This record gives sequence, C-alpha cells and structure tokens, in this order.
Amino acid sequence: MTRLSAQAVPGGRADWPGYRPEDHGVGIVHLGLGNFARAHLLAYTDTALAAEGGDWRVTGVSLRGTAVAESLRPQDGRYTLLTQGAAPSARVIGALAEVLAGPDAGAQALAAMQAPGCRIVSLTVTEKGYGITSDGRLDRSHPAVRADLAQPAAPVGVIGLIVAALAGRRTAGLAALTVLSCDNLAHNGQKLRAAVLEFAQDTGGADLAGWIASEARFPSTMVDRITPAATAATAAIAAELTGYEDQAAVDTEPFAQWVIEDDFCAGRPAWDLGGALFVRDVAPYEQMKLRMLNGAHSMLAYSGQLSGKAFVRDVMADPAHAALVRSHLAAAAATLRGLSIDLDAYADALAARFANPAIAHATAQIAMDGTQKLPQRITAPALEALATGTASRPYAFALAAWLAYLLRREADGRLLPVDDPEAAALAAALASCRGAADSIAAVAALCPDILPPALTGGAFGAALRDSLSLILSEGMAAVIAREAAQTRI
Ligand code: CS2
Repeated sequence: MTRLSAQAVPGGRADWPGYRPEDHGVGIVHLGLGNFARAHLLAYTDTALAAEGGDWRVTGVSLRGTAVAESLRPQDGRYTLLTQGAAPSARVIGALAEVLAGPDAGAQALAAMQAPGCRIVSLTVTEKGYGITSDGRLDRSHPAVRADLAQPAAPVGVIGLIVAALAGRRTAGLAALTVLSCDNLAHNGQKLRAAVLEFAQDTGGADLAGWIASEARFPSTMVDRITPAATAATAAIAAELTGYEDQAAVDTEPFAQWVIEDDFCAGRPAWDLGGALFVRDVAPYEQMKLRMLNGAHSMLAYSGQLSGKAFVRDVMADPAHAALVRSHLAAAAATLRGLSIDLDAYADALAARFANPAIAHATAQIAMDGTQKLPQRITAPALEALATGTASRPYAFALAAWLAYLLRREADGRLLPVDDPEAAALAAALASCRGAADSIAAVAALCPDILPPALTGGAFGAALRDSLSLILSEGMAAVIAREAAQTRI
C-alpha cells in the first residue's frame, strides 16, 4: 500500500484538504506536536485554511524525541485524523507544513519563530512542559528553565525559546508574536506571560521585558478534545478509509471545543469558522472544563487504576463507579460562576463522552503527572467548595484515590513507579509510610499546592484520612461501592 504524502490522490471514504496546502505559507510555529495538537489546533487550522485561505500553515516542533517527526516527514506532514463516533470517519489534514525535531530542534525552532512570516507561536507541551509554578511564577528549579537561564542564547525549553525568539525579532525590527498556550492550566496565557516577562527581565533586562509586555500577546484558551494514544487499530482503520498507509494517524472523538481570548497582535486564522469561540474572558470556560472534565478524569483515572479498569469507558460501564463520576461532576459544577451554559447538560455530555465505546482512553495515561494536574483540577475547587459550603466529599475521595495510587507497592514492599516529574521526591517521602495519616502528612509537606492545611485538617482532613484508610485496608472496589451508596442518600 502506498504511503500517504503530498502526492497522494484524494480518494477512499475520507475527506481531503479542501485547499492546496502547498499554496499557503507558514504563519504559526507550534511547540509540542503530540496527538492532541494534531487532533485539535491543526484540525481547526485545516478548516480555517479551507474556508478562508491565508498563510497560516504550521511548522510543528517536537521538543521530546524524534518519533513523531520520523512518522510525519515521509508523509510531507500529511496525516489522517480519525473521528471515532458511532462509525469512524477520516479526514486528511494538510495544515502541517514541516516538522522540526532532534538535537537541532531548538535552534531550528528559534529560526522559524524569528521568520518574518511567523505571527503566532502556539503550545501544547503538557502542564509540566512550561516551567511555571502552580501559582504562576517562573519555576527556576525546572530543568529547562535552569538550563536556559544559564544559556539564554541556546534555549531548550519553551520559555527560553519564546524569550529568545522575541528578543531576536525586536533586534531585527520585526513585529512581536502572539503566544498561544493550549494546555490545561488555569489562566494559561496570563501565567505564561508572567513567566516570560520574568525570564526576559532576568536575561535581557527591563527594556526587553517592557517591549514584550507592550508588543506581544498571550491570550488564554480553553481546549478540549479527548485524544487517546494511537493503537494498531488506528493505522488499520485509517488505511481502510483513505486507501493509504499512514504511520501518523490520530484517533479522536467527534466533540471538539476551543474557547480563545480574542487578543492577537498580528492576525489569526479563521479558527471561528471551524467552531472556535472568541471571547473577552476565558476564565469561566477554563474553570468549567478543568474542574468538571479534567477533575472527573483525574478522579476516575486513579480510582480506575486501583479497581482494575484500564480505560475510561470501563469506569463508565460500572454503575457504582459511574455514579461517582456523576457526583464529582455535580460538585465541580456547584463551584462555577459566570457561565450561561446549562451545566447539567454539560455533565450529561461529558458522561456520554467518557462512555464512548470506540475511544480507548487509558486511565494510566490520565494518571500521569498528578502533581502538575491536581492543583487546578481538584484543590482549587475543593477550597472553594469548603469556603462556600457546597459538596466537598468528592474531592476528598479524589485526593485519597491519588494518594492510594502513589502508595501502590510491589509484593516485596517497594513502591511501584509512577510517571510524574516529582516521582522521586514522592517515593522518598512515602517510602516508610504505611498508614493514611503519615502518608497524607508526607505528601502535604512536599505538595502544599495539592494538600494545603485547609484540606488536611478539620472535617475535610478527617474525610480524606477515612477514605484513604479504607482504600488501603479494604481495597478500592469496596470504597467505590460505599461512596456510591452515600451519593444516593
Ligand atoms: C486528560 C486530558 O490526560 C489527562 O489528564 O484529563 O488530556 C483530557 O483528555 C483533555 O483535556 C480533554 O480535552
């Protein structure tokens, strides 16, 4: 079977780009070319290019590894996006012009960001990719931030790259850029702006920081599309629908949402024609998505991992567990203000998306990087729930599930490894802990942004200890049944 490429002749049962990709120049450099970017920003950009044209194709940068580049380069950046609804549908995306990866990716990305045609730098680098603390300061202990502060002219991390690119543009007399964070951080644009300005002040002084502050833009965004890791079935279905072999095909769900603060300094693609919503204030949407979708996701990922459920859909197939997802969604909804969205309908839609039988979204994938995810997903709404008197029990259960996940041990008593930038510190802190109270105290000392005193003391702290002790003594399945019974009262 012929490999997908720019030469591939449209056919099969797939949608092909409704424009000639090679006629369009690059306007965007995208950092972090994972499945999510390929299912989201690139799909919206593809639709915008077809609808309105413009020089808005994307140079993608893989900062970690070369596998994505190796699969996409022989295909001239083309790939199949599979939408897994009742029946799968396929669409070939043409918006990706080039992929940068490997040891020179930093230098090449910098050159691409300093090209006169580049107007937007967008990012999907995951929460841990930035080097920003959960309260929005530059994290000087982050490995890439540390390296880039020492050598700002040869940056390897995203903040260093953005500052170096903006500094170079300023020296060359070029316009600044819009920097568009598309990760699940609260106030993602605002936080990235503050960290970039702090870095610029340190490395280029007040002049550079002042220029960036007045010329560059950092809109906040809310992004949403459930995008599991691709499997062998992904490639097989893609080939069946397009007639071409594709080693870079991506699986995603039918639903997609993008809410963007309308604050760009040098234009933007017509992403609204693909369904993106441009608004003045993203914060309420961001909170809704982080607390409802992502909060419930984290809860069900840890509790799912501990009750033998490999995929999100398996959690939803267990009525007791699904009831806990529902009560988490309701508790999260009760903390939200300032939205004219029907949150009951949103919760129903989320439950249906989680249950999608065609999406194999691994609970292990969502369980990664808990230290980076839980502050905005669980702790922030828990603190608000306590302050305003709305339901808080689901948060105690979610935090207990995370702690119990961290405490999983081999038969010989060693802790099982977890995938988290703080894994080593967590393992050291928990190595000798056996009970709920000592484990909570150890993690609270290490992660006060997840377990601040308000969540370890009082009635909430008691509920947290109680849930964790029970999970440790009786197992997750028993606690799910007990919690589900409580939610029905
Ligand atoms: C998930 C998200 O992996 C995770 O932590 O909660 O990736 C989630 O699938 C997306 O935010 C959905 O838009």
